[in-house]
Amino acid sequence: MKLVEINFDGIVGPSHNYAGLSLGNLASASHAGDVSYPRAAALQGVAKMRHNLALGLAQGFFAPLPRPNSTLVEAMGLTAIDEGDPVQRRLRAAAWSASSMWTANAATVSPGPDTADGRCHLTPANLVTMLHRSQEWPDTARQLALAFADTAHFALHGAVPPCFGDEGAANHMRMAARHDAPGIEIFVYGRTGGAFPARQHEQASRAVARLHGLDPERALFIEQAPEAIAAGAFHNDVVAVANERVLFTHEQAFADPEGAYAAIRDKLPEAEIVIVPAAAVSLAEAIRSYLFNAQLLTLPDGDMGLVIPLEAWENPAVRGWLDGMLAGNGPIRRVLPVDVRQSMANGGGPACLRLRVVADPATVDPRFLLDEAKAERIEATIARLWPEQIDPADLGRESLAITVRAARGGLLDALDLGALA
Ligand code: SUG
Repeated sequence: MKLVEINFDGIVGPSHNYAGLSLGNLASASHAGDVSYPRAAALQGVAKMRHNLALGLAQGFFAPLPRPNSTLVEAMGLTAIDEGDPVQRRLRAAAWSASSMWTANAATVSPGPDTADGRCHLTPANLVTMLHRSQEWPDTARQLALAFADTAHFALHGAVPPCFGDEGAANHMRMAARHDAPGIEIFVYGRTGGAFPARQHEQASRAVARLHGLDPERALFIEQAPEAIAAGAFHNDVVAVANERVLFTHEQAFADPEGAYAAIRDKLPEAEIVIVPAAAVSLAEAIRSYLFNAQLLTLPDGDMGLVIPLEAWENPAVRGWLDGMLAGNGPIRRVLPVDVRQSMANGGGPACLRLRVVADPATVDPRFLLDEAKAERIEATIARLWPEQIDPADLGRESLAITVRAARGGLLDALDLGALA
């Protein structure tokens, strides 16, 4: 068994659009009504995967979910709507959302070294706070069941009851001396976020920790700072990211930062905490630039690299801080900017687009693992079938629904994933 971190990126679906559905997500709100470019968005996503593959890292992917989702349309009584009613149009737009691309919200994952039975446990996130996201988990669960069908190595749970909001790995950080060593798991929940919803309920986090058979001594439950949620950090991964022994965080990420750092150091003495002070990068700049929505990765030579969005690299305050970090002697040795602008405009940076699973790649269904040849096949399918652009006013049009369904179907065929059709 060779346990490595595999990043599973969500392939951006053909219905990618800007309907402004996520209250508390400033990017989604500010781009509401814009024309989107699904083909470019999906190609940017594949380019990011290829970038990480070229670094020598294991890379997987998940396919887009079926959209428009007729089950949701029917459940909401929206088969024939009053087109003049903006509320009905907005509810219908939820059924068209390509939001499953942000696989950091697909599930919470506890690797085998952390769990009582030594298997990797996965719990799909119920995502109940937002209608357009709450429809994801049953289809996500089907896909996880296919990718991680090997029950000797994986245990899949159902989503936790929907009265407790769960947003998956975006509010969960794992730290360990190495990926394949027993680690500590840090669950970050929200109590309040001012005008914006706190999407992760503490009891959902605690349920996941119990379901996964974590040692209570090695699970931490930390409250997210209400001012971070109020400033637009709708998930913890907008203000903090961890990898192996390193936590990279904004100083205003947690309600009680000193308490959080002390608890982490107590449970993992080798922990290194890299704190970006508000004086260098304000909370607002951190959220605007998505500096922390980065992939903090252990590269094959042992150095850590930070895959950040171009928006962060282009932000003068962030750039100044990163230049200082690289000139110093800290644990993060490389900064690697990538272009995921189409996803960013909906509040999804490099880290949102991936779900981390520590596993032996040989135990994963190979149809979900990426290599160069498959990346080319995916790109060719996207180039051939994805709509070039979508105006949110067109959501609901039957001709667009046909195009979107055919595009996903073509991709599933190309990947031998017809079982998900
Ligand atoms: O849930 N955006 C997603 C972005 C998720 C980012 N994920 C992480 N931080 N891990 C969300 O708010 C926008 C959809 C719209 O407006 O059409 C959206 O769902």
